[in-house]
Amino acid sequence: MTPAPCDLGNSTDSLKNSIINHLRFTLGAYVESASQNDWWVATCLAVRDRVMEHATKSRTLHRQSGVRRVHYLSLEYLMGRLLENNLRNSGLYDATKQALGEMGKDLDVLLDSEPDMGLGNGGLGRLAACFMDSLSTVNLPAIGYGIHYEFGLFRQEFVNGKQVEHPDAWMRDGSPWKIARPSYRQTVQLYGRVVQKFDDYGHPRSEWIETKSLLGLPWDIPIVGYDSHTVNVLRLWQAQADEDFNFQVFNEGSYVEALRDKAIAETVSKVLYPNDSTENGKELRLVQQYFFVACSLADIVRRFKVGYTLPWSDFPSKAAIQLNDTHPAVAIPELMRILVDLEGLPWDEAWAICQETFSYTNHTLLPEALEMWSVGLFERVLPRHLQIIYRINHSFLEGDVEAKWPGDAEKKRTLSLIEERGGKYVRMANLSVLGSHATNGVAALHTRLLCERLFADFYALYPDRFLNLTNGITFRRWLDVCNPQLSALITETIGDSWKKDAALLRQLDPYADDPAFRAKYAKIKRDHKVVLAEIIQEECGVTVSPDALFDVQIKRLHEYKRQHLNLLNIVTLYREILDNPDADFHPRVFIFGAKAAPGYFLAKNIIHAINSVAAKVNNDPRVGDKLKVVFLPNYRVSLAEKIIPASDLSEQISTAGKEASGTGNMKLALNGSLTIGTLDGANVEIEEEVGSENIFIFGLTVEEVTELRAKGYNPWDYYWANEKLRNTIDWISSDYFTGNAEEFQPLRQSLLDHGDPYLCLADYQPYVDAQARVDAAYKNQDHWVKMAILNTARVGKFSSDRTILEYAEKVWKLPQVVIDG
Ligand code: GPQ
Repeated sequence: MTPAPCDLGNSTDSLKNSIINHLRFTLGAYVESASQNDWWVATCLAVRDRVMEHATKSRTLHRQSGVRRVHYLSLEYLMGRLLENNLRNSGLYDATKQALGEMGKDLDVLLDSEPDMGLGNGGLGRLAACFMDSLSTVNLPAIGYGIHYEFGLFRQEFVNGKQVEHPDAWMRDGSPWKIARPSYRQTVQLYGRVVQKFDDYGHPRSEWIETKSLLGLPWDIPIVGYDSHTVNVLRLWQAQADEDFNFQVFNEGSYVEALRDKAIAETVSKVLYPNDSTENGKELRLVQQYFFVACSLADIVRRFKVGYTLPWSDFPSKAAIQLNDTHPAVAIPELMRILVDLEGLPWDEAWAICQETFSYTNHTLLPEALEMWSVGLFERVLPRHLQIIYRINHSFLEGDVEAKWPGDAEKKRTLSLIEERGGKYVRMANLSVLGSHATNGVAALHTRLLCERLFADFYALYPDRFLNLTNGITFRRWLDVCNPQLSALITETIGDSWKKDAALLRQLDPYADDPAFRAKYAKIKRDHKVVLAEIIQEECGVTVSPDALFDVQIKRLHEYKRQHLNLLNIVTLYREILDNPDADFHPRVFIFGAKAAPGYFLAKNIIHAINSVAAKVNNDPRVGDKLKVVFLPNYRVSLAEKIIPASDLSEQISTAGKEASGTGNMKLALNGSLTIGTLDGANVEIEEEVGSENIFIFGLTVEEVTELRAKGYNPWDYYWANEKLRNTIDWISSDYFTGNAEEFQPLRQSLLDHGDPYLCLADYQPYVDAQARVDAAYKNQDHWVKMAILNTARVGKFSSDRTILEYAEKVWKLPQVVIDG
């Protein structure tokens, strides 16, 4: 007889028992002397125990019912902290808080001690994390696949105002959330060469030989949905040396050398590449991509074969695979290799299966971010995959392209999977569109530009493959967890159904006119500002007033996001305050959070410039409280959760046509921070939802940008025509801020001599004017709060539950499977 599992109830007593048991038996600690970390681990494990039951149930039911599952392939998952999210989503928050309280422990302190799981760079990685939350919440059968990086995104420190990077050893002490699955380990081949052989029926077969091999050990992280019993998993692969590979060397007595090889093999999952939206063609990066793709596909195929003997043509009805940008696109030739070389399927049949299985999300139009691999490198690392890509390309160019545009060499050049100009490169974006049945953009404007510009010829050829799926964010983390006070006010006002159906937030609309509601809403905002002011004091040593307008720009540092445009306005205001000390200007705190890619020189120069301006402004007695500038170091998910509820104004000021969607814009608007922004990415749809009277839009549109460039854009024209602008730029590039006039020459040169590629100068005056409108509006607090409430009420569309249900319906054709309690 199987003994009954121990009691895993949700009562305070039951949780207390679990926590104490973990302290004693898992960690070997005395309750009286356990460390803070012991308490945190024991609490996580007590929660995990309650979740695992549902994870097993979900997996079993998904398998038994034979439903299609989606497999989300992403090189990045920016999960942040997990404990509070898991507690709130599973409804265990109150009981756990009480259980710990009764044992003399403060849950909030434990929550704040959790290291962020920062396995991503920015928007793309955080989107993957939001999607995982939504997939479990809306009961979709899903598995996320990625890499178990030993080091996540670097920790940022400022030394004399300059960024310094430190490794992020997020799991040096292990993590209570991950579970090793050694029985599902996979072997991956790399390098080697290809030979032609004949199978038993005399058919030619390619064989990949003399390869090096690597092992992939999967770690599972359970993903808890809100008010649902579906617990999907995020499966992350860790690279390990294949012990057998070095056997020979061992026998020759080169024990130490063999272990060095082992260390080299393990570098594959060592560290996340810290570039956001740029690629640099490094071999290790290609190896990382192939490593996690090969492990994941082998895992998917293993699952397909377990329990059934279905024909391969049924594969797509069991498995949908989503490519999160082109980073996992090598999955397309890998599935072809499995089907053709290993399973012996005819090429055309395999190709049809591939296209039906894969779908692809594009996240950028930036040319420098479109992945291309040099053919030489690709051939060395993945010789068989290159052959497969060549064959796909040949059939495509001589088939569909020739049929539509007979004899048109130019069309073939633009559509080819191989770039031939300036060296030969594999174009991963073209491969992704061709090898899948759906390509989506992440906001309406972005999708339109994909169809009209980046993929215009593919769109002409296959119009039905393209669709828009506007991004979203999970309202659990970005409201319930980060702003429980506002979440409670909303629930007290309209009930709690909005947590599962965000469109219901519209019911708050009429409360914008209710003075009592407005007062409560405003108090919540102010309380958060008090807390953020304390953090600013601690982190930056700057005293700010919670009555000032908190103006926030938090995102990766990139020229296209234009933190330097923000800086131009700040320096303009600084001068104005000095010139005109009695002007009626509402005090403002400019708050930045941003990491620059370690090799992105100009981005680092901009960080240094902002910090240097901040140091002057904050210590200038003539300015006093009117203007403060702070750059919070080490921007990350857990810091975002503190800044966002305290923000009044959200800076979304990218050059039109450059930001595919943006998702920080959604988080800030949801928390009642008004947007100052260009008509770029999802800002366009945010304006449609909140109404143009509740947002500050300025600057060139996509069409105007194109027109201006066609006319010939010259930043010097703006420089000479606008005295304020001229003074501002000259001041920044003088010795005033650092004592060295050379310091910000790179920034000045980028804006003037190098042609201002992101049109800061063209948008400068409209931006300064929009900021003046913000200042005027903020002076009418009643009206401002009303606008803020309407933002919260009207951004329901940007829930990632909506996004995910659209993917499920339009791309994956997935059923919802409800798991019983
Ligand atoms: N994005 Cl290609 C990234 O964060 N990293 C990348 O490598 C690429 C795109 C962002 C993009 O810049 C934002 O506009 C989007 O909101 C975000 O992806 C999610 O789609």
